[in-house]
Amino acid sequence: MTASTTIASLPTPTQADSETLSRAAQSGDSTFKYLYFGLHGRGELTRRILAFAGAKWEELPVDWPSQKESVPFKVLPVVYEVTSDGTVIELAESQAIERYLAQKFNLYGKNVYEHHKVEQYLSSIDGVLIPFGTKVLNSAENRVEEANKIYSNILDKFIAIHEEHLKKNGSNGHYVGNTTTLADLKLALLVDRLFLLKPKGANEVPLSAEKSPNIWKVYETVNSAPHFAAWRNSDKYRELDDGTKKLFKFD
Ligand SMILES: N[C@@H](CCC(=O)N[C@@H](CS)C(=O)NCC(=O)O)C(=O)O
Repeated sequence: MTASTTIASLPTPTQADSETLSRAAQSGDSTFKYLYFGLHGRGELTRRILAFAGAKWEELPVDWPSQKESVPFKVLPVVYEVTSDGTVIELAESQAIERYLAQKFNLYGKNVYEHHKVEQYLSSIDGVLIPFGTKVLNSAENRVEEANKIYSNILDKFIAIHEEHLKKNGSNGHYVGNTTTLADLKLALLVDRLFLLKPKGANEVPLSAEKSPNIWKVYETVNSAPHFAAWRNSDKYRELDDGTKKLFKFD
């Protein structure tokens, strides 16, 4: 095998009917092989879930031109779940992967009511992340002004509203009930992303233990979970920070 074939080779998804794969998906002792570029981007929440859950996971080397045609939607991220009996389940589309893994690792609430609550917060967090992506990251022009506008027109309202929701849940470091869910993980991602990608010269990101105590408590609760803290302090995580800044030309 040549070196380039080794780099490009991906696990072969098991071909079986939906019932068989559904049974395999109940495996509680899977290993996850993760394929995404060397940056946070659309792959970040999935990495966070795997890390938080203490899952057995590894990154597959990316050799995109040779892999693109082999993945279901010709985009990344993709996850290959290898179950204890060797079945390979291919998972695609970032949000579908996140929900699947969140359910698997009990990070999605305990019932339909809680699923809905988790989804509310995920959707509301996207109300900040999406405009931040389109106005600040994907456009190099007026970055500072656009970031300032987001801090004062979108983030301020978000903070006031989410502080209330979190207070209503008992100011316990969680959005839903008294355990971490996907919503908490995504909020922590939002905080990290806003600080990592603050344009030079922009105002201060209006998030802190003083300004947004309940949001900060969620952030700290996620960050202090042992498996997650180890991931966030790892060299690999720093590399992904650097890869993200480089892609969007932040210094
Ligand atoms: N809807 C997809 C979009 C994924 C996507 O656009 N991925 C980009 C990287 S963030 C990609 O694979 N780009 C490479 C390409 O299009 O060739 C998802 O959410 O997973």
